[in-house]
Amino acid sequence: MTDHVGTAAPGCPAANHIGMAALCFAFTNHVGTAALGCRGAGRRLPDLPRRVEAAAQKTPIGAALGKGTISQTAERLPFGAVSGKGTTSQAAERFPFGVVSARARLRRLRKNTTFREIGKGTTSVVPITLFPSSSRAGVSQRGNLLSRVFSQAVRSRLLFLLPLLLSVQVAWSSALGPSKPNSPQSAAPSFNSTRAMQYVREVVAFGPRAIGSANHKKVENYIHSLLKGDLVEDDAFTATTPEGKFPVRNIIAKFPGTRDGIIVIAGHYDTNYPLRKTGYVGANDGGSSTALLLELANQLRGKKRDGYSVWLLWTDGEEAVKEWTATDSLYGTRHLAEKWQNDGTLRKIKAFLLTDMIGDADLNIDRETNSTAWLEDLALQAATSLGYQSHFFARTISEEDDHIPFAHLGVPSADLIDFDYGYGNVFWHTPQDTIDKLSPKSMEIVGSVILETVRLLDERK
Ligand code: 1BN
Ligand code: ZN
Repeated sequence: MTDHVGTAAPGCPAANHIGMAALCFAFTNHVGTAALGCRGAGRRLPDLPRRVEAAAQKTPIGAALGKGTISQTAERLPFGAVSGKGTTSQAAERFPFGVVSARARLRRLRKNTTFREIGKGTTSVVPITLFPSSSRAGVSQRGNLLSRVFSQAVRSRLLFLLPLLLSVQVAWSSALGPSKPNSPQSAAPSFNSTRAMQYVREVVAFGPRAIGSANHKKVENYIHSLLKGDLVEDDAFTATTPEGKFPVRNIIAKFPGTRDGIIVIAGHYDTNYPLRKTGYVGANDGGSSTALLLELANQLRGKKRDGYSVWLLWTDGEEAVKEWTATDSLYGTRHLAEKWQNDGTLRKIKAFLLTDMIGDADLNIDRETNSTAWLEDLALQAATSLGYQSHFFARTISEEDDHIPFAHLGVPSADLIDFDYGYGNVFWHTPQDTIDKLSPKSMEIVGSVILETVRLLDERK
């Protein structure tokens, strides 16, 4: 692979065999016909209908399109400019079903209601649509007074009843069980994207995190510090690489469930080795997955899991040390897959969900040919139920990533990767992989789709 200035991106297999900006991939276009394409030969141009569709999908039911548009714009702004606008829309999305629905009903009530001023200097709202307009037209002063008294009586009763109505609403929705998965407002789990972005910021602040470096050790400690009190295991070993021996450490946080079986959610935390002296921090490539898993840990912690055990896996030594080959890459997962095969863990794994480069503000998760189709389909089902399907699987690529050692041993595996980072993937494996290219919304989309996929896996027979 070559970058935008025409130099080879270190560690890229395409650069090794063909020495030009092309990584061939198969893709399916929007009308469903298969095609062969070459990455770098040209990326799908942003298509307007898709964006409009995305805006519509992201607009909570009952909310005005205007709001959706604002939140969409805010989400896609570079990080730093986001939070003010983004917070509003995200907070709205995160409200529990009952609250949103009560608000929506209030909005509807207001829309169908004429308001008038009563009292001195106050702008109290009295819903006068309670009275037919014909009776209002010719009201006598007495009638007017009566209606005013009646209005005030109704108002005070309504005010008195409001908390009661709200609690009935909340009780009602909890009695119905989990909210309907195809309602974006109700299904959206409380994945905290602001906190996830803060984790990315803290991770990249360590600087390059290539294996064997002091920064790498600091990130290991950082991850451990955020998992205090959790059930954490390390898989530490020494890897032999073309550049010598390096300590490698996979970190696993285990959240036990009641059902027999394990769902692994993984992402790497190391950064590209050849770029270690360029200031390369891998905000998206390594940083986003590290942060996503840390926030997923927050979501899983302290909750009874009525389903499979979920293991969060921060993989190490994913990146090639010299050139990406079968033996110079995936050091951590190759070691762990073998270890889990030997100790019997592997056969308990129901699904291996890998996340990589999922923070890109222009989020396009690729379908990947080495992944297990039914598991990708399940992730798409989860994305669709949350209204996020436009970010998934517009294209199909073929890729070697941390899922490979597990997929090769028969574990159902899916690589959720957006290998389209900047126009023609120009930011990938370059010092331009910085936090300003990321968006909290992308983290939230992937985080909540993963949580929903886990829920769907738990439900499967
Ligand atoms: C992903 C991020 N990868 C490395 N950094 C794996 C990969 C390797 C993806 C080669 C495409 C080609
Ligand atoms: Zn990489």
